[in-house]
Amino acid sequence: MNKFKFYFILSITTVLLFSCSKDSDSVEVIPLRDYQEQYDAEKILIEEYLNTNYINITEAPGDQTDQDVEITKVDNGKGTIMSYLNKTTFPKLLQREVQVHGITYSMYYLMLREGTKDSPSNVDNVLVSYSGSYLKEATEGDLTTLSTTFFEQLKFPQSMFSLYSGVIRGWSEIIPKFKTGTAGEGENGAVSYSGFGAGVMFIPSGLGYYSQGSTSVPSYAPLVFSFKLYALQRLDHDGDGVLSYLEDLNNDGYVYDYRNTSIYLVVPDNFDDTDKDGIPNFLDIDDDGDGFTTAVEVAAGTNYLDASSHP
Ligand SMILES: [Ca+2]
Ligand SMILES: [Ca+2]
Ligand SMILES: [Ca+2]
Ligand SMILES: [Ca+2]
Repeated sequence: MNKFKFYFILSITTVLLFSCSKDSDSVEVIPLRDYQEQYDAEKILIEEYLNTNYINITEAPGDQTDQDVEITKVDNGKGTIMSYLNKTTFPKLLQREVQVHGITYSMYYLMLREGTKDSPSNVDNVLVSYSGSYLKEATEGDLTTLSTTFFEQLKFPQSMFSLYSGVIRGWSEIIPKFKTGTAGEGENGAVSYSGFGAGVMFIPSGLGYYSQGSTSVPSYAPLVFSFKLYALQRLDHDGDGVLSYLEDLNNDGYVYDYRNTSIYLVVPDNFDDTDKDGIPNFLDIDDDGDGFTTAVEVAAGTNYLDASSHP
């Protein structure tokens, strides 16, 4: 999963990209683009893509190709992807707001179907197959065209990967909106999944690779990923005996570590931090801050979320 290595953007003001100019003694310094301006520009591209493409969905229950998608330029009579916006039936195009870098991203995602079993939290591990492309605008004379370039796919995932540390931010925001399927026995003893969640996400580069790009993605490229969520694995990040998804107090499927001030320029109220010490419950070994670790309290049967209750 090298290509999905999570990276930290240190800060708008301090991160600079260096590139050597022809004169080897001088170094050209390219400042990181402004997040809001870049997002505004990419939002136009993404919406143009949604307005000019339609989607074909393979319906083949039990087959590996089930919920495969093909996205192509709109023909006469075909509904655009945008035409699914806020539909009450599937497929439906939805949006998720993400507040990072001091701005609000509103990320589009198309839900082909939700899935039938469990939703991962944004810090669990998942088994996902996917196919990824990036969008690029090319200008030739007066003509500007939007092109799509395929760069990577994984059809038969063999292992879980972490939504917490192994993927770009867009993934950890959208995958939890879906549910896993049911595992059954396929051919030759292989595991086959049915009823899994499937969708397509449209990620602005600020929630992708931004200025860095990756080996196969240029910098500042919005990404389009189709995916299928087969299975999940619950994790206990602080090892306190309470699984991290159960340390999501407001039960919205997401827990965040707002101490990372390079991403969170404004620190929102953290609903998932019982003792309000800034350490979210999923990383806090003493959730209620009473001096007794959660593990000790679980063993003693006291309320580990109530400081007045302890061994
Ligand atoms: Ca939460
Ligand atoms: Ca805490
Ligand atoms: Ca904890
Ligand atoms: Ca405690």
